[in-house]
Amino acid sequence: MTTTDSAPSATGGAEQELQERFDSSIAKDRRIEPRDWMPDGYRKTLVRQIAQHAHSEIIGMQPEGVWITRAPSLRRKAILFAKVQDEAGHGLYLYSAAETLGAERTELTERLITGRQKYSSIFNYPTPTFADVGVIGWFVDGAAICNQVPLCRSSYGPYARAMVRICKEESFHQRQGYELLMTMMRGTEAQREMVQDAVNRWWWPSLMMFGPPDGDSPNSAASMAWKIKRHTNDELRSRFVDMTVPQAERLGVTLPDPELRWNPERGRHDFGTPDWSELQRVIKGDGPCNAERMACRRTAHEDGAWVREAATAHAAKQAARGPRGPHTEEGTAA
Ligand code: BYC
Repeated sequence: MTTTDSAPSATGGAEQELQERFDSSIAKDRRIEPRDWMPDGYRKTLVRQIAQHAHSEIIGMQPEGVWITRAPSLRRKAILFAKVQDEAGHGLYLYSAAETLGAERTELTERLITGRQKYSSIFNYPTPTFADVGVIGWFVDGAAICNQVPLCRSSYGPYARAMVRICKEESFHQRQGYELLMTMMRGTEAQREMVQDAVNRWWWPSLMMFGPPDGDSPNSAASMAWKIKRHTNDELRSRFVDMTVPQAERLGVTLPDPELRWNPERGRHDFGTPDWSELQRVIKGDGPCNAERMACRRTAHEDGAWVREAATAHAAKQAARGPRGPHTEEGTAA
């Protein structure tokens, strides 16, 4: 597929030229920037993916956030606080990247809370024990690294640049999760069982996080042709498995897949098939925690209305005052 095949065909000489310039930039691995012409389909695909990504970061604060007040030590509380706060920051960079495409954050949030836009399936699973915090760091942030490091080379400049910082932070997130689990595994039998139980519950949902299998991924072909996505869902899922198996051995836990084994011919692991009907159910809103996550997000949005009103009123007041120099007669900023 060429980039032109997947985009609406440009009409007229001028537009044809713009389309050709865009195609040539993509072919030469040049970044597309907000000021550049881009096909409608490219813009829409980016807004869809970046918005879903931003929503995932914000909703993704919930499963671990509930453990902040119950963390078992001050050190764990400080680490968890920093991590959850980072996720908020990721959401904000991503909403800013979407704004460069003309998609207002207010509108995107509205689409999320009215169920017209998605967020990652993975955040619809419960976190009943503190081991879940460790496993989210290890699996979910580990999966995020596999998926997002290639996005640092995504063709759209603002998205790719946001990813660089996000990936650095995800790397800290993954390590804190693994270190937490290592500590629990050196603890009591009950703690080891808690870790294994969390591993059993999160393994398959983590594999599903990469999206449907390639044959059922309607967006992949265009996204890959546009170099928004650099690898298919199955390729990234497989990389994640290869990366995680030796870590599981070192930790002393069993990954809950009887079909998981090294395939020397392929030089990769073979593994079982996730329950794709479960992924579809969760995406459609029928996962274990979808209703709870959305209710919490809506409440946060309503509770934050006064902050948005105050910020808007403040901005209007500043604008009405007109441009000011840095100093007043008294020599201080007003
Ligand atoms: N969950 O054609 P496909 C984090 C949808 S947060 C829900 O393969 P695409 C973190 C898909 O949207 C990071 N929906 O789509 C935060 C599409 O529906 P629409 C989350 C899913 O876009 C806090 C349809 O299924 N990561 O790291 O080519 C704490 C068909 O799929 C899912 C990102 O957002 C899913 N799992 O590929 C800890 C990464 N999978 O839109 C950690 C950026 C698929 O056509 N996103 N769908 O109605 C991507 O890389 C891609 O969008 C995906 C899907 C690989 C997820």
